[in-house]
Amino acid sequence: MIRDAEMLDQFTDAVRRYVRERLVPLEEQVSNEDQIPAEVVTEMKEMGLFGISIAEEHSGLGFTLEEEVRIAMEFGHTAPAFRSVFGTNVGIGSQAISIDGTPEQKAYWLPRFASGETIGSFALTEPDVGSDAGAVKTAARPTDGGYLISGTKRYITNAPLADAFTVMARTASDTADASGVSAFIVDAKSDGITIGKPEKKMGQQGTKVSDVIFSDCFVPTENLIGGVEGMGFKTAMKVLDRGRIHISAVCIGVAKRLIQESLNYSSDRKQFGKPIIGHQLVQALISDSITESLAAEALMLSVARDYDDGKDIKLEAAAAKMFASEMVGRVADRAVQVHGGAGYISEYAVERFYRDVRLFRIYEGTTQIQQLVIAREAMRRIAV
Ligand code: COS
Repeated sequence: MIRDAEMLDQFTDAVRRYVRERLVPLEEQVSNEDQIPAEVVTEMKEMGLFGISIAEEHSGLGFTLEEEVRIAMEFGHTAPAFRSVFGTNVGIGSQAISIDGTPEQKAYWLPRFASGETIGSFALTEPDVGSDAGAVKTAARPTDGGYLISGTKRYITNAPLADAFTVMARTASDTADASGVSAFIVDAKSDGITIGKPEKKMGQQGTKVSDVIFSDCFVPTENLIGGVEGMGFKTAMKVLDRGRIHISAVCIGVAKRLIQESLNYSSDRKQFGKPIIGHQLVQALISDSITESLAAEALMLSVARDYDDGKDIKLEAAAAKMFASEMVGRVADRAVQVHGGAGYISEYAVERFYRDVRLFRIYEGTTQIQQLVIAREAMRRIAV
């Protein structure tokens, strides 16, 4: 749903210019230094990017999901690490509170997330708990006035920068499944939290990912998200359903950039006496990428609109995420192929993007988990 097309166009144009003129020239530096310049983070805060998904009554821009994905696609035009700066605040770091928080939790946390004063991060995955997210082992034991959280969370995006974590922890020690998991909002300055060393990754340099270790970390009762125990897994799933649509948009944005790189390179590079774009087999590679990217975009936009209309989109969000992330993997592969030997050399952007996009098929649910969700939802729908 687009509330005001003119307002959205203006914002999107400003983001497009910022991405192309300011961020694209910084890509190599960020990749080499594994660090986003502090000025960039400040500029993103000033543009309101940290708060696009947060309601206007909580000082955000109150974008609908269809509006948000248009911005996410623009950010796909540059290294994914730039979007990750504000990505957790817009998505998995704030949405548990936006979707299921109490009015008090919303009033306290959301304006802080919206301004970027507080960096949010989502702590679900553990050393032994990845796809089987309901099996969370991190424990939240009741104590006077709250809970003591103990356990290790793994591969947590933005953990080294975070001011607050949404933590999924088991409150019902007599359970081993999703029913005993609760969600908490935890101040990163609390005693009993240790942040691990940032991981060395295959790609997406500039994004920080690390362990978060909780040992008897006290969390007050008012930080139990929604104020109800046992709802944490469902909250996490709702956050991920929404996040999967956003990630689809980023994949599509990256695919468009890779197609542009392929068109530019193949128009310049000459073999057999003419630019390689004049050769039909090269045209086929690029045409397949354009077609798949358009298909992913049509699917993603339709799911985002259905989400805004309040429809059940579990199946469609999983389908969009699976299709878009697999699609951009193929597009990156073809982009390297179009570049030939140059595509294997790090001086060319496609080499970096080839590594960056591999993560999209894994995080916020692997392709195999999306397949499970699609099949289960389809079976559930025919059963009713
Ligand atoms: N929205 C709301 N509720 C949901 C839901 C959703 N998308 N998905 C499941 N639930 C509910 C179910 O309805 C069920 O409720 P009841 O107990 O009241 O019936 C409950 O949650 C448990 O669901 P289910 O039995 O389906 O859970 P499973 O343990 O079988 O797990 C999968 C389901 C595999 C789909 C889930 O664990 C998953 O998505 N895993 C991937 C996690 C992931 O994406 N990790 C990435 C890291 S975070 S960046």
